[in-house]
Amino acid sequence: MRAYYYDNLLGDQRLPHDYVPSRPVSDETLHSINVKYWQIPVEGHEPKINDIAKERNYKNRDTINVSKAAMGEIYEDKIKTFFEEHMHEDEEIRYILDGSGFFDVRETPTDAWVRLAVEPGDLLVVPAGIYHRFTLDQKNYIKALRLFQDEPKWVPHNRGEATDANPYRLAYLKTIG
Ligand code: KMT
Ligand code: NI
Repeated sequence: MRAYYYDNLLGDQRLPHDYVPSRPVSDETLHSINVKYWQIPVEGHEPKINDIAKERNYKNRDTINVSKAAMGEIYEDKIKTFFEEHMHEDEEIRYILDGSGFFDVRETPTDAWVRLAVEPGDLLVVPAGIYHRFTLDQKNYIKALRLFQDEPKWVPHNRGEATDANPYRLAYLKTIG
């Protein structure tokens, strides 16, 4: 997984949006916003994912295939929703099985977008309360395992006054000091 600052230029969200030259984001920075990631080879990943799920108390999961072919009519809508800045009230894991895409997470306190270019084998822990969004890249396809600690809380909470005061958001800000 490559992590770099988003260039904020208008244009297709599926483009890399990497500054020239690129402005890489360090592991320390990711650590400071409580974004964790590691790599688990896709081949033979099942027992390892199961161990992580058990260890971190994850009880639910699903597999999501984001592509026009798999989603049909709801595809365009989903693409839009995923790219709206939002937070979740639970910690969620994304494990990339196939394809690729970009998770953008907000750095605190700068509010800069950090782009995480994910590929098969990348496992990303998205903390509860962090503002983020997702887009496919120009390959237009990703297949990912999503793990949830409890019942999946599908509802993305779009950023606004309500989310700025959301208890999970405030708890997140506390954890990152
Ligand atoms: C999210 O949290 O925005 C998503 O789950 C996006 C789709 S996962 C490839
Ligand atoms: Ni989300």
